[in-house]
Amino acid sequence: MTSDLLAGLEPPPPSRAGIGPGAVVLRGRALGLVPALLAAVERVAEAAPFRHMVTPGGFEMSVAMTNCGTAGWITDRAGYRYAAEDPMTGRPWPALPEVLRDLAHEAAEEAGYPGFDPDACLINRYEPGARLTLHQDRDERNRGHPIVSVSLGLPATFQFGGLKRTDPLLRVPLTHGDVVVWGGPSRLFHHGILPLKEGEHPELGARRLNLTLRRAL
Ligand code: MD6
Ligand code: FE
Repeated sequence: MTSDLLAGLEPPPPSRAGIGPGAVVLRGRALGLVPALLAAVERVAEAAPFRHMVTPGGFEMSVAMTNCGTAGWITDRAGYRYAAEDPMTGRPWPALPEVLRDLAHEAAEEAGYPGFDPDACLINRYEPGARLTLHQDRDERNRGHPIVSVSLGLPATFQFGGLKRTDPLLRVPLTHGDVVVWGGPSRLFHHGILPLKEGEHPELGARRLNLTLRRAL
């Protein structure tokens, strides 16, 4: 049968796992789009290079970041915010690639959030040891919109808590091609990424990329 012939040649069909109220992991959802996604990230990074931003407290982030879309998330001594221009170049962020917009729209719909139209994509690059401390995503104007997050490259452990910083944390492994969609009652839940373990990914080397698509404005 066709399905037997194809077994081992194609990635398994995406499966889903709820990780909280309104939050779901679509496992492997982005696997069929990896070349297009990597090409898109490369084009963005040519115009808006990855850089280590500084927190309001004065610490350099271990995660390197860039953005595309009409708004980009930035941090510096003045605070966290969205900005229309890249402070490094003084120019608008590169446009949101269609492959990203379409993936976010479709994944959001599959997760129960139809009509998602992102205007911002934060691109995070992790090398072994890099981490993202527990935080809430609260710089967006309207938190009625979900967030779609795409993981590529080395696996990572995603911590997912609750509204209070001290709420218990779930540990969710995120691997190459996984897409997390998250909104509604858990939109403001605390979350973070544990220090990335050493490793070598066949396509990305010793790196993890995370693309989070949002409606910022
Ligand atoms: C990361 N992600 O996976 C960091 N935030 O590298 C996030 O901080 C995040 O994955 C909001 C919604 C989904 C996320
Ligand atoms: Fe976040």
